[in-house]
Amino acid sequence: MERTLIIIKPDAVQRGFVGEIIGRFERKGLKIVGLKMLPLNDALLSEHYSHLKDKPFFDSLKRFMKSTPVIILCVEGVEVVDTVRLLCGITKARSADVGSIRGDLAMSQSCNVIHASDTVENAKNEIQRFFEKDELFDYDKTEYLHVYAEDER
Ligand code: IDP
Ligand code: MG
Repeated sequence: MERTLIIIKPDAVQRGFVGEIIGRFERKGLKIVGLKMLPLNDALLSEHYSHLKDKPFFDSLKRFMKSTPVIILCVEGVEVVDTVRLLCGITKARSADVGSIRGDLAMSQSCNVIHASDTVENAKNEIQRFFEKDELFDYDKTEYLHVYAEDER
């Protein structure tokens, strides 16, 4: 099954949305296989946001992402990369679909409460960037008997 990387950003930690956001993934039927809190530093952020390094907002984005420790999650599910992006909503939170995490909880294009990997390949790289092998867990989730049909498990 597929895995993806999620970061609960500083604004969400400050606003007390950690439980709300993790709860949404749990209610959807996704399996948490890794979870931790850590402060992000310049080197990690320069790598993680390398696709934005020439943007005028790059420095302020890094300052924002360093401002409070973040929660990092690795979750597993069928086609989970796309599913989690749908649950998050588009980057500009004030225009994101109602019902999505950004659409329900945020107003900003920068302080948009959550990061999620956008492709399967990026998810693999991001999971390696933020988790050691022994911080990720394989276990049976009995709920899968009810979340997925036999041929999907
Ligand atoms: P994504 O998080 O929806 O995948 P990306 O384009 O990968 O969006 O941008 C990464 C992060 O950079 C966004 O989530 C947001 O925090 C910030 N960001 C993106 N575009 C802008 C912008 O135009 N102004 C300010 N911050 C931005
Ligand atoms: Mg992105």
